[in-house]
Amino acid sequence: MRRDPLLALRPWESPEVTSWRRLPMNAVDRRDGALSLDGSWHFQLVPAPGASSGEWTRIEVPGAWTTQDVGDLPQYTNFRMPWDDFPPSSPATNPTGVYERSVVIPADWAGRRIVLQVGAAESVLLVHVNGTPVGISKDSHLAAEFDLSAVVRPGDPATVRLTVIKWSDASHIEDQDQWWHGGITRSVLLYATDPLHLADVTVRARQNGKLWVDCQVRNTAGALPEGWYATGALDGRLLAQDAEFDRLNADDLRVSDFLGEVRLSTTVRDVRPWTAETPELYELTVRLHRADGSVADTSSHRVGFRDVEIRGRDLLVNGARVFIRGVNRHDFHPLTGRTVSADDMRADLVVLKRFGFNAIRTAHYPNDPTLLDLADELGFYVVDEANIESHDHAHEIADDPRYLGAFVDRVSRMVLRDKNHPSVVIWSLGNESDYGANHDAAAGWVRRHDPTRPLQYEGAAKLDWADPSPASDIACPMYAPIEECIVHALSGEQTKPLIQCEYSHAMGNSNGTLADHWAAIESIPGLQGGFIWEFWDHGILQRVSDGRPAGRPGAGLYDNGVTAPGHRWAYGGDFGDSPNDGVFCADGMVFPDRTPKPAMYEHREIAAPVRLRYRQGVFLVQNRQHFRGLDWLAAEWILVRADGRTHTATAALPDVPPGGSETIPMPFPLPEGESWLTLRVTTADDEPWAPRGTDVCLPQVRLSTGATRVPEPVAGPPVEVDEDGLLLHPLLTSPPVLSLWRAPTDNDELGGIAARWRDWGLDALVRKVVDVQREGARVTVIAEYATGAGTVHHEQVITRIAGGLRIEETAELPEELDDAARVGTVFETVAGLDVLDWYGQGPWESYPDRSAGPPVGHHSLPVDELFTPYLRPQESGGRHGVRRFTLSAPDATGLTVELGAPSQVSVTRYRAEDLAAATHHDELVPRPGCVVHLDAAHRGLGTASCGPDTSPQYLVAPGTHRWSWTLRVL
Ligand code: IPT
Repeated sequence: MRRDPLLALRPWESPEVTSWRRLPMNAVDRRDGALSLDGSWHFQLVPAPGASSGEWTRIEVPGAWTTQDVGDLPQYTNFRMPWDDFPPSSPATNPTGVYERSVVIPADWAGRRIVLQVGAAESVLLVHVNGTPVGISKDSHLAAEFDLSAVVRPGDPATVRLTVIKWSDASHIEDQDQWWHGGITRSVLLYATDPLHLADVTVRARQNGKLWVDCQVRNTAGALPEGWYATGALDGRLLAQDAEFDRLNADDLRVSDFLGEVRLSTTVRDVRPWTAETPELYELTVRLHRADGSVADTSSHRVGFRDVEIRGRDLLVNGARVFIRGVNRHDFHPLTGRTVSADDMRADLVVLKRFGFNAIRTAHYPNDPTLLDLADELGFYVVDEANIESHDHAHEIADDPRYLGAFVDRVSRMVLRDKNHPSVVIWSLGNESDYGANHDAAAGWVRRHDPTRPLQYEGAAKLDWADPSPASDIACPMYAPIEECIVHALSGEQTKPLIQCEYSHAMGNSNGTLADHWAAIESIPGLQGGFIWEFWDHGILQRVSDGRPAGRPGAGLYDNGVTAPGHRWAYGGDFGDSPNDGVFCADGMVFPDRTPKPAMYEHREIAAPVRLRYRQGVFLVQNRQHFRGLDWLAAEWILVRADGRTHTATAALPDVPPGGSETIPMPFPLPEGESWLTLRVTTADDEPWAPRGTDVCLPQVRLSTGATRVPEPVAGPPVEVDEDGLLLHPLLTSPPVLSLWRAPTDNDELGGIAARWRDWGLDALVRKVVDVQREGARVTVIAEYATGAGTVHHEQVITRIAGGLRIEETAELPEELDDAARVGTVFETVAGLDVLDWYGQGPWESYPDRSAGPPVGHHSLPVDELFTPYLRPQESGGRHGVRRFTLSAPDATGLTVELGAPSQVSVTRYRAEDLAAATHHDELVPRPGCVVHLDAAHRGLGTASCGPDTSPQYLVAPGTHRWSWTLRVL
């Protein structure tokens, strides 16, 4: 290996070298008849390119080596590079994997052009076959193809050696916020074609049914032969009987000796256009023929007829201003790191569909190509993003001519690969790489090659959303506060659609104010949506015993976001990786096993295709979709009464056009007292992403309000308190006291508020009893809590009422204590009260600024299921708008609490300090009883770990807070 010419080039420190002898990227489908080289390969990991260990082991392809226990482990950094030297340098210790296997080249490939395809390798790939240098490629997230015809012999075995160098000049432009891995992460295959072959196929299909198919033809055996021609067949499932479209006409043919170009075209009458709501696809087969009519090459494509354009400040799909309900998606898997199967990707998209998403940004590189097939099929608008993020050295690299080729290479190859996907509606030049001439060069290439789609790049529109830069047609900021978006849209200065490329950072217990974003988006022209950051929590499954990635151990190691004993979700630092950025990689809407977090349910309701309105006795159903009626949906009425009764009835959804509304009769007489009406909307039939009967949304209206009755005091023995005024109660192991703190969320920590709470001492409040006054059956307890922001006065008045006690509380927070976590009561119960029944919002977790979704109802869950296992333990499990609840044991003993006003309540097995002291779930020891919080006020969640904090209306204000509750034994 030492005299290897590929190594002699030192391609890992040469940004000018983007590839050598790599075939041009194209969109020809080569899956048919390909020979898979996936499976077990010989492997050695050496400490630097050119080194040799002589020790061979085995490794699975595809799969990052960092999750396969071969000595090099994953490392997580957000944007700082793992080493200090400047681009284009790489460190001297540079894990390099040498993969080798033998393959018998099929004998019937004699005379054919034989191509090796490596799906993805990070970050530099060197290819040798039978000892001969074949090629070089960079770009860790696009396939590389090499012509092996001259180096292999059909019928004979060939030795394929793939050398993958982990760190390189290219790492500096692959500095995305995710785990660093190494290895071959997508499939490897061989295929053969006739020397006369389709070099590329470009499909353009418009909403009006016009179809053009441009074919490029080459011949590796010499000049193009006389008389070749191409045909195409469009045989969409829904048009199967329509023979008219079986054969397309060649209406334009140009031939030179070395490049043939032909355009096939047709117009499909009564075409069914493609949209994310109606992902109609047609099957296209393109054939290249020799003069005698025999077929030399074939390529199959699924075609969606649709238009994308920007008109004024609106992004239009088929003429409609669609809302972009998007999420950022990485290729991620908790066992393999990055290698994802088609089933995995389908499962991702199924979850997204079920929770109301219609768009994906492939952050921050072209995702596995199968993802786009699935997005075409299931219906998503995709922002396809090139693999460029130079974050740590962004400014230098954006204008560095040594990287110019790499920028254009990466963007152009993505476009060449993905141009035929109807789902791709926007190209993105990459992420967080400042803005320089290299971007404009890449933008220029895209403009010329694909004028049919808009282009975006956050860095180009960053300083001025209306900047007419050549690199962004869309104002696509990240984490812009709602108010700024509104001001821009109302300024008269807006020139581009405003669609945030990242917003609502989903780290830990987060996504506060999502509904406020959408209230603005839906009501203010110019605002069109955004992409939540991000889909996944990137926790890698780790064995606690030896700290290794669990690899591919099979099923049963995680469920519902929780890992099996002896395992945990690892985040930055857990593999001894240094430097690292800790838990910042756990910022997704789903857990590492794809279990939806509660914020997903909030999103589902915000994205509801059906809304319910109730005005003056009339119920209105609104169709919030852009293209579809309501006929794919079924519905049921649920009448919820405060007295505990619920009634259901089938609802007949009226025929409502997209964007329209219709009245709908309510089958129940208007009840007395507080009541709510929910329209449970489900899929009427099996959908590709959900079986019939799956919940789509649960819009709800309040029908009537009931009067709150204050329970009368009753005579009886004195309320029992100890000498400190602490309530003594047979079901409480810890009496009700004031609570001002919560286990800091990731937003609280990274946004800085948790540090203020610690400075003020809210995490370790010391209660000082001031006075205990007993008057008959009633006790008044006055206490003080000294904090670094002044003294908090707290009063409890405990009165005996029929069947229990009423507790009226007042807390006075000094002016300086202007941002507490909560103001409320905390107590603990005896063991055994394991089920919570409540009347209020639910069933999923909610907080004051994330409470637009859960309907009011009568809910019931085991206490253990109330808690949400965010990767780093933190405040979780809260329920907003709770009016009353019961905590009971299987023998029906227990307690009931009635809140004076709808309140934030949480019932878990953990004290706030238990959660705050743990870094991972395997460290938590559940308490046998319940820790119960009743909050008069609870701070919103916001998104301050990256982006705006919660809005002022969700803060806990200083001043006087009053609340009351009753406690009864069942
Ligand atoms: C932004 C990045 O684009 C994204 O990759 C991720 O790191 C996200 O932040 C936070 O999780 S960049 C940030 C500096 C706004």
